[in-house]
Amino acid sequence: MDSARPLVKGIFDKRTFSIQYVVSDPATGKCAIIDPVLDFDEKSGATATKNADAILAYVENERLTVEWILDTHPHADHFSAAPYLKEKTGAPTAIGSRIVEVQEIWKGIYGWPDFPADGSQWDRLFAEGETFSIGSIPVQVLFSPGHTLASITYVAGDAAFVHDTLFMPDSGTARCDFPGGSAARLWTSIGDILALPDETRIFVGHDYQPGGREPLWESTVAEQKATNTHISKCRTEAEFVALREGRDKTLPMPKLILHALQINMNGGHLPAPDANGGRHLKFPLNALKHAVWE
Ligand SMILES: N[C@@H](CCC(=O)N[C@@H](CS)C(=O)NCC(=O)O)C(=O)O
Ligand SMILES: [Fe+2]
Repeated sequence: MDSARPLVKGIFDKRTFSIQYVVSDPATGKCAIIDPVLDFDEKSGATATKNADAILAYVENERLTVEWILDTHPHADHFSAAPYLKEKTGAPTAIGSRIVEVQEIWKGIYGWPDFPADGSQWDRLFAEGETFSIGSIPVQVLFSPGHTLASITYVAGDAAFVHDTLFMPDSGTARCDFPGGSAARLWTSIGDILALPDETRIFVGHDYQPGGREPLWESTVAEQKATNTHISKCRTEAEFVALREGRDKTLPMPKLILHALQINMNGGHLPAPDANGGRHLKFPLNALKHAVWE
């Protein structure tokens, strides 16, 4: 069915190796934005909206109407631009309902007993299996925990936005060592994604350009099954867990994890300004156990 084949525009952010998506319905001109990045320079503390403005320029050029601003999970490597895009478009923001569990973990890490861990920072929290639409394109929400507790996959017609579960076949899979992560759970989530029809288009959330190749973000279920470097090597959950956990032990934390989680657990809202109008981040010391140094 043509109407169930959305047009997918990927916009690559070189700083964070993230792919942000505009998913549109050719029949109605309605679209959703998935995983938009708010630019941040940790050296100067400056934020910028270059990526989000590129998304808005595309939306305007294509004469699209934004229906949804979606995040797949609370990102550990960049700030979400969802609040900025909501301000510009009026569209509602959404994420998976298990965000409340992630908020609970991180309010402990940041020492914020009064932080409302209720998901009220988004307009909509999606439950497992819930459906909604982008114009005439049906979208189904699959829970895909593993990389984070709250990770979800949006299956929009024939396109699955899997973000940090599978990466491109030559890159393998996402790490599972953040608080609340689980390699065993990621194995099951990947099984659910690979149970989609073979021709389903798979759009990933990051591409770290192995070997320095150009950035890529689209594959299919069939290609992932046949050639994903982590999946094709593993026949059992135990084999996958050993491979994934072995690799995770070698990975330093993302350089922005402590910057990003406090913003992304708050729906992407920057901290409220103090009496002098300045906004400040807070860093817990020695809170992430067993983190590897660079
Ligand atoms: N070097 C990057 C690492 C980012 C990172 O850890 N990315 C996660 C997704 S949020 C991942 O799964 N990485 C897999 C890998 O590095 O193999 C940074 O500092 O931001
Ligand atoms: Fe991630």
